[in-house]
Amino acid sequence: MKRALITGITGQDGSYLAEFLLDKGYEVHGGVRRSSVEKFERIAHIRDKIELHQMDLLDQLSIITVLEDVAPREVYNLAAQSFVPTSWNQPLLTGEFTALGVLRMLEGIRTVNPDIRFYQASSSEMFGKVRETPQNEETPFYPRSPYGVAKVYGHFITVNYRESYDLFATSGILFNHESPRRGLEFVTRKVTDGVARIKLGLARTLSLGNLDAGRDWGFAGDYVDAMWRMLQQDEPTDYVIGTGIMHSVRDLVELAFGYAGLEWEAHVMEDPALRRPADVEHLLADASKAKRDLGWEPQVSFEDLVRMMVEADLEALGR
Ligand code: NAP
Ligand code: G4F
Repeated sequence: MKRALITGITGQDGSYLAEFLLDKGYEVHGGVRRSSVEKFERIAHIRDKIELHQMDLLDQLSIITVLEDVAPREVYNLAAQSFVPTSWNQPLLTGEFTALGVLRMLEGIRTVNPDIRFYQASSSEMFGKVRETPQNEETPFYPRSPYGVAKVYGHFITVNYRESYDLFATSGILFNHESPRRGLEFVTRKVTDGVARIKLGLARTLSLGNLDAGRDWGFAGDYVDAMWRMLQQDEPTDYVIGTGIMHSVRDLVELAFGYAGLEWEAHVMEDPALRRPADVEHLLADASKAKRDLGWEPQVSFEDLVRMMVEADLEALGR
C-alpha cells in the first residue's frame, strides 16, 4: 500500500487531497499543528480513515520525527500562511512558515529518506506584476506581497534541492482554486457567503476591495488530482496548473448574486480599506505542459464552481 504524508491536511486542499488519496487506496497521514481547540471540520468526515501527527513547520525536530514514524513514499507540503493580506501584517511569520518551512521539510527528507517524493505547493502569486500573459513555467517571477516573496523562496529551494541532492522534488505552480471549503476571508467564499447571508436576510451589504482584479479560478478538487499526477512521473519537474480562463472579481460578484436572484449593485460596497498595498491585477495560466505530460484537464467550469459555492453556503446558513 502506498503511504502519503500531507502537511496542511486541515486546510482546503489538504482535505480534498486526503479524500483523493484514500480513493486511490493510499494510507493517508496528516501533519497538524497543536491548538487548544481542534479545528478539523474539513476532515471530520474522513477522520477515522486517516492518521494525524503533531508537527509544525516551525519545528524541525517534529518534522524529522513524523517523517521517521510514518515513513511515507510521498510527501505533499501544503501547509503555509496562505492569506495574502495577512502577509503584510505578519511578514516575518509568513516567511518562517511559507519560505523556511519548505526548507525544513526538504532538510527532513534529505536526513530521513532522500527517496521520498516531495510536492511543494507553489503559487501563481509568484508571477505578481506579470511579465507576460498567459504565465507558464518559464515566465519570470515578480511577487507583489511578502506571501509571494516567501513562495518564490519555497519554489527555488525545492528546485535547488532537486538539482543539488537529486531529490524527487516537484513544484506545482497552482493558480487560484476554490470550493465550498475555501476559507471565508478569500474573495470567492466571502462573496458566496455574503450572497447567502443577504438572500436569507442575515445581512444587507457586502464590502469588497478591488473589483477589477482578474484571476484564473478553478475547483480545488480538480487541482489535487494534478498534485498527485506530478508525483507519479518518471522525472521530477515543475508544472503550472490553471484553467486558462480569467474572470474579474466583478464577474464573480455578478454571477454569484445572479444565482441567488439578487441585484449586486444594491448590496455591494467598495471599501478602499480592503485594497492591498500592492495588488496582483491579472493572472492567467498556460497549463499546456501539464495537459501534455500529466494528461490533466480541469473538470469544473467557473460558472459551475460559483453555483456550487452559492448553493453550499445557502444550504449551510439555511440549516
Ligand atoms: P489553507 O486552507 O489556508 O490551509 C493551510 C494549511 O496550512 C492549514 O491546514 C493550516 O493549519 C496549515 N498550517 C499553517 N501554518 C502551519 C504550520 N506552521 N505548521 C503546520 N501547519 C500549518 O490553504 P489552501 O488553500 O488549502 O492551500 C494549500 C497550499 O497551497 C498553501 O501552501 C497555499 O499557500 C498554496 N496555494 C493555494 C492556492 C489556492 O488557490 N488555494 C493556490 C496556490 C497555492 P491550521 O488548520 O492549523 O491553520
Ligand atoms: O481571494 P484572494 O484573497 O486570493 P489571492 O490574493 O489571489 O490569493 C489566493 O490565491 C493565490 C494563488 O494565486 C494563493 F497562492 C493564495 O494562497 C490564495 O489562496 O483575492 C483575490 C483578488 C485580489 O486581487 C484581491 O485584491 O480579489 C481581490 N479582492 C477584492 N475584494 C478581495 C476582496 N480579496 C479578498 N480576500 N477580500 C476582498 O474583500
